[in-house]
Amino acid sequence: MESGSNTVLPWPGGRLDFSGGCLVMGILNVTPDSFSDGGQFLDAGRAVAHGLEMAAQGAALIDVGGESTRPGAQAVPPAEQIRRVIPIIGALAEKTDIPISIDTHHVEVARAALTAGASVLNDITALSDKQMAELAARQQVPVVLMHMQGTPATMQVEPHYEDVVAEVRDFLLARCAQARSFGIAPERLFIDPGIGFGKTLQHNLLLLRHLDAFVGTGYRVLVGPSRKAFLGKLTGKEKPADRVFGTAATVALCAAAGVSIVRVHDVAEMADVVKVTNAILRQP
Ligand code: PMM
Repeated sequence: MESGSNTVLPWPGGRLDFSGGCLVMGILNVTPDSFSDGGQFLDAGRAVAHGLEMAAQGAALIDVGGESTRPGAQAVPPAEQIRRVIPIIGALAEKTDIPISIDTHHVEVARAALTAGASVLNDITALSDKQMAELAARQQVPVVLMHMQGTPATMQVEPHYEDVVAEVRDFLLARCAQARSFGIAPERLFIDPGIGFGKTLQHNLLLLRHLDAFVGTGYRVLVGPSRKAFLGKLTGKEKPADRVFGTAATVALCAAAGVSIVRVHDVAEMADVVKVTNAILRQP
């Protein structure tokens, strides 16, 4: 096992216990335009309160981001991301013990976030910037490596794969090898197939149907299906907030497949889904 037989992952500044099965990561987007919760948490006080609420509802970690990555979204300069997220990370780190991750692919933002109290890097470009890999190695923090075809501005134009599961898995394994060559320990690497990032409905379904291909690599797996457009296509629910039950189906499937972390908006609901699925699978 790349993630080690040990089910507890400690690192400087944090700790996660996977012995009970899948954990929930709560999403805190400090953006005016994220597809699901954009604009709700731009006010720092409300953002911090929502982070603490998710922690109380059962989130094992909180993912803070200052740049929307919805299809068609334009890039947000690092200085603006820093302005949005740093006060919130600082306040959350003071008020809660659960690990905070920073959702960014900019090394300046990542560095500032780690200084403010974050202790996990969530990089949707899977360490495409060498400096990000060096930072993660130096600070010994866990890193989420996500697959994306294209960029948020263009990714949904015409996604194409010969074999989506093999291509996404091979890409992530190559990025893990690269991360390890920088000195990042394998147990600190999480791989993420990047649901909705340059994928059609069929691609997303294939990736979710074959999660074993990712879990079988031995690296810990993180999946972020929450409220995404493919759920709207399947259920006819146009508003992301109405996709909670669709999300729940994917979360139960992830927990059953051995995924380590699900990244979700509806923490209270998904914490119950994960609790029940984990119990069915694990309790004697
Ligand atoms: N999805 C979004 C943003 N960041 N990070 C990871 N690791 N995996 C994801 O699937 C992912 C992500 C987009 O969703 P949001 O706008 O609701 O945050």
